[in-house]
Amino acid sequence: MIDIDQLMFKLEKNNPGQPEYIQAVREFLESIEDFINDNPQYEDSGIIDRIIEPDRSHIFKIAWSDDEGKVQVNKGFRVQFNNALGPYKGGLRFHPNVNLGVFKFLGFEQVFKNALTSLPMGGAKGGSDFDPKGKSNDEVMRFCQAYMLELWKLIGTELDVPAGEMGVGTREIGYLFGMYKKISGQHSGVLTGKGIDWGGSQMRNHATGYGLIYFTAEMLKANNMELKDKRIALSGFGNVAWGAAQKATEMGAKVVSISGPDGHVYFENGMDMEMIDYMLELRSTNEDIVRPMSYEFPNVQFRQNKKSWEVRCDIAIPCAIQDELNEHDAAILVANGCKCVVEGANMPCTPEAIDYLKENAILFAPGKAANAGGVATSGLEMSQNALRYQWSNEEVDKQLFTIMKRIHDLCREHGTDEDGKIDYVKGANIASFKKVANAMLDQGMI
Ligand code: 2IT
Repeated sequence: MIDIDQLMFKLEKNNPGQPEYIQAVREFLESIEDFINDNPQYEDSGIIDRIIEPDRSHIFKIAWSDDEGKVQVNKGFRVQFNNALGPYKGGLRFHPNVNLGVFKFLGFEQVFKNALTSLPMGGAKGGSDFDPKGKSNDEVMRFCQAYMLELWKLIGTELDVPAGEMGVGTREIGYLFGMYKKISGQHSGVLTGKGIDWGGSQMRNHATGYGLIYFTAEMLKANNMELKDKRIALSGFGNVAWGAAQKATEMGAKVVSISGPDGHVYFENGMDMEMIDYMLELRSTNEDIVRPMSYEFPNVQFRQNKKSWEVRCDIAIPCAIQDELNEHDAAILVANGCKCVVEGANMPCTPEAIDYLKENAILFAPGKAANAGGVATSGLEMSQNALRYQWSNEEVDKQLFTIMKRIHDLCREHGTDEDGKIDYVKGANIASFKKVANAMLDQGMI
């Protein structure tokens, strides 16, 4: 029998000051405990101990000069977590609040998310404590170039294929790719999220948000509800929230809120396409604020220092950052009649919030299932690069839809209880654990 408390005691002792990593591993193990006990071959072969430990964690120095010619130093990270299913794969986050523990949590989640896509990808994550806010275009370019001067030694099309995440979009991928190409002399698929004209895939920017809504629609359907006319509260206003807002609106739902770090914007009658287009413009200002939305559109309210979870909604989709939705927020959502919470970001709900939602019979989907559309489309970009070909918008969208539906089916297959209710956390974790663990068993103790 697995002793989770003892395992976690050891993990905490060996990884001090890494609460996000500890939280992710504990949540995961607790949800698959029964499955592990029913299948002793995994524990007997040391799979549990091996699967929660990253293969390796790289930390490196990045020196670059700002526009005043002053030398700046940041830390770079790449955690290569597990490559049982394919080359390491996962995004790069540039954000001041990162550290090794954050990248280990993100890498751990990525392993299982990537497994759910059914595409051949292992899991990794990386980035830097570089803060893109307020930096000039030239500064961003110089930083990306300096970052790649270190990262290039660690990556490769068959080894590790990074992509964007928070703070890293097409522009940053461009500068990173340019430097990789210069050093290696190769125009290869070593990064995903590339520009459409130089190896990128159609739909990559839309994919996380679109996939999120495809998954949400499947989930509602499986629980005798539908997306149409539902009020959706989103948090964040980046890539994920934007794609979700667009697809949800297109499918007849009403997006009633988006947010930034200093408050949220309330749309009483739901967003329209003009407002969603304006989200893109806001994002490109790099200032991390949503307030201008209320200057641009009448009847749109900015509420300073308030969260999206205070508005009446049927569905809440946190798309900003880890641990942004706590137990207090969950209680407000439930009191306001929310029926469904879907994680758009990686681990945006605290464990206490998830418990509260469960106790109140709220439908809940974990990020590793619901937001897998982004990395799935990265996987499709790798396929297209290998084929030296580019699929149409429609083709990529069709494949994305099929993948999200399959992830939902996997959750149902592995998470349905005797009463026919689907536990999406359990379903996603068991399905992905099985894939990764079985591959590790097949490949021996390495
Ligand atoms: O959180 C994520 O799934 C990502 N950052 C996407 C990674 C990728 O390789 O596209």
